[in-house]
Amino acid sequence: MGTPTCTIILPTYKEAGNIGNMAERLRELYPEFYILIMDDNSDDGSKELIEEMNDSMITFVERDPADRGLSASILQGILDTKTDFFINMDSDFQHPPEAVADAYAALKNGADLCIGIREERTALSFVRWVASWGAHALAMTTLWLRDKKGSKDIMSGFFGGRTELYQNVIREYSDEMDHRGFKALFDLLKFGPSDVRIDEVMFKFGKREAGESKINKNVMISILGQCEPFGKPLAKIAKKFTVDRKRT
Ligand SMILES: Nc1nc2c(ncn2[C@@H]2O[C@H](COP(=O)(O)OP(=O)(O)OP(=O)(O)O)[C@@H](O)[C@H]2O)c(=O)[nH]1
Ligand SMILES: [Mg+2]
Repeated sequence: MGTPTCTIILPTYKEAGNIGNMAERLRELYPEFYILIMDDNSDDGSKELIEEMNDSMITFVERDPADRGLSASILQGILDTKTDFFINMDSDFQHPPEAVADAYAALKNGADLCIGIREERTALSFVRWVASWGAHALAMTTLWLRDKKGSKDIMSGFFGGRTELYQNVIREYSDEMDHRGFKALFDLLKFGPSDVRIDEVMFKFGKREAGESKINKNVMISILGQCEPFGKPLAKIAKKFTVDRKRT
């Protein structure tokens, strides 16, 4: 085996029901890729499951509890990547492991960024579907105002990129990025160069296999805060009217 050229980043929070199967499946399909699990101190046996695999291609990172956040985990995962390319995906099987091959092919073929486009969003409830399209429209406007390239699915959590390019973007704009939110890709598009080559690959968006969703109203509001020109004040107002009891 030559030197690995790709790292699959798996952000996780309380995914003990999925993470073992996910890591095994990815190892079967992509024996030459590193796997970087960015875990926010799940304390549900995830760490032990991965330790039992005793696999040198898998790194389990226990993140700083003071820095909890999905985007924070993804951004740190990109900064920790030591291969030419990274591919980020959810750990609950909503992003099919088989789709990694298409994203990797696009990156090898010269794309700076490859975005997984959710083909069928039937896994989303009607409210989530409407919110998702509303957020997409606001995000497209933001990117257009900044003269940046958009995508059919800015809110996708399945994307890969050229590591060096996006490490530089994160280092330069980290303070302006939304580390607590769910939409790291939006920030990479927003703060990345205007002339990047973006490829898109379609994939069938599934239902989570086990465990519970971590998304909540605060996450939706944080997306609003990432949008311009009025996102930040609108997000502040929305927060005042919302009390979310689900986030743990
Ligand atoms: N490290 C880290 N990972 C997280 C956090 N919140 C969610 N995740 C992971 O991010 C991925 C997406 O989270 P989900 O809760 O599935 O969110 P979602 O897919 O938008 O929502 P559903 O469609 O309801 O599943 C999963 O792999 C989660 O384990 C967090 O605070 N920290
Ligand atoms: Mg999910």
